[in-house]
Amino acid sequence: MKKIIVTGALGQIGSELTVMLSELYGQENVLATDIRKVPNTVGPFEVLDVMDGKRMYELAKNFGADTIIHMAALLSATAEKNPQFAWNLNMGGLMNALEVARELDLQFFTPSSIGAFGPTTPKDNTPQDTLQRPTTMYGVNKVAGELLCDYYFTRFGVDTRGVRFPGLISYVTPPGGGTTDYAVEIYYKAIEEGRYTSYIAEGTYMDMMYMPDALQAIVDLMEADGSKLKHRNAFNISAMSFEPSQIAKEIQKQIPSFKMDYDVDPVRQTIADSWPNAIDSSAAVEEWGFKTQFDLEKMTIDMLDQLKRKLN
Ligand code: AKB
Repeated sequence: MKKIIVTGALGQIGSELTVMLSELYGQENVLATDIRKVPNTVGPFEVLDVMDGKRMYELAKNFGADTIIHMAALLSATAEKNPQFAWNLNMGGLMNALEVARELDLQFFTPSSIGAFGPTTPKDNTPQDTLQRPTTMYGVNKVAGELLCDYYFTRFGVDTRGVRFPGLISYVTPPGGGTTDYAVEIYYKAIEEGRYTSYIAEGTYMDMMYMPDALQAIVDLMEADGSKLKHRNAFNISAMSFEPSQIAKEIQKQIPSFKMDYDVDPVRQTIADSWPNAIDSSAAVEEWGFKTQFDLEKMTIDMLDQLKRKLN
């Protein structure tokens, strides 16, 4: 039976992941932590600033954790607003979590991102192992993080694992400060206002995934036989690649009056332009059986259905 401590548990991924892990392993075996507390959290919860390595260590030790899932981080667009702070939080938090894993011999997961690629990376069918020269602070953090996780495995034998997430789409907790957030906002605005102004330009392809597939990928990778993993950290994973007008067309199948226009944000557009169009997930498929259930059509039907219930 696993005993898991999760950082960033109130974030976009963390909030749903803790629910799923509690269902799988028992609520008493999942300790959710975040920098703030919200009322009505269900199950064990502790306030934790990931910059405080000593408290992270004590919480993990007292809980008897055998696994740490480190989610707390700033996303790409927020990181560009304050790059120095992003470096400190993203790298400091990761280093603290890796140290806790090393000291307490915990299994370790942290996500990388398609943001770990840059303008010189091959844009289509982006290979697992390829050129990574990102031009954002977030990307620099992600590449450094991938290397650091590999280092902790080879140097200290910590069982580190990770994936490169694409943009994640969910109706539960909104993302904050990402470049791919338009693909979530569009569904909310479709229901609330029947229209959406996209800050990403038509024709800009990015990889995406529906949250249930992302959560399942974390569990599947953590449960996988470690001896079969050649990459361990930073597996490319994607469920679909689309550009804004394609998601708009999919929404129009459900809401024919839906309208979209564009007001491109230069900062987020530059970030999006530096990322791949579509990455190759075959290493994840081969090494631990990565699979997805949702394509753009199926996800759109579910998102609109769920959001209608939530917002009406
Ligand atoms: C972002 O847009 O920053 C994230 C990501 C792709 O890592 N959603």
